[in-house]
Amino acid sequence: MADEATLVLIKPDAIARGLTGAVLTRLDQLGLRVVGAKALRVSRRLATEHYQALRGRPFFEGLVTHLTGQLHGVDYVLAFVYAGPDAIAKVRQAAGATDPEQADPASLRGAFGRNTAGVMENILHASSDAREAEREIALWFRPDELLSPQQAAKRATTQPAGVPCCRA
Ligand code: DAT
Ligand code: MG
Repeated sequence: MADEATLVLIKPDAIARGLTGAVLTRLDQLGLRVVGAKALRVSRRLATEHYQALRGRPFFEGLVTHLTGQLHGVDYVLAFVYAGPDAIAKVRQAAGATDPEQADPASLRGAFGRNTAGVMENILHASSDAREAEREIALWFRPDELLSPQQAAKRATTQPAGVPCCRA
């Protein structure tokens, strides 16, 4: 299995509905490392660039309006880079099919997503393949915002002493 990195965006619908924790808990179960994480405002330009392959589709304007947070009164998204063996497929599977009504009910989109007025409120974005993952990570993160695989592995295995939540 290839060691890969993939972009996850927790979309404004999930933030507005208090689903951030549910998404992160599910993704935590995949055994991947988080090598990048931040909250950021999404400009029309960034949203348009992110979804450039879908320009010209009838739902494109709704997609941009959704990702920029205008539909939910949320002016930011949460962006993550997950890394590890088979990361792209693992995250896609946890996310589920694009259309929440078609998605496996055990997936995040199947469990929490919904369709409203032509917009798929499908909770999260997950890169679809290696080429898209590379393009999207470069679009959303500067190189100095990402941990190297070695740094992330070290953090994953090192618990600070004396932190009450982490004692057995
Ligand atoms: P995915 O997000 O599963 O990679 P995609 O890249 O084909 O799916 O499309 C990006 C987003 O566009 C998707 O999350 C929701 C929206 N979308 C796709 N197809 C749509 C449709 N037929 N009607 C409305 N929105 C759609
Ligand atoms: Mg896609």
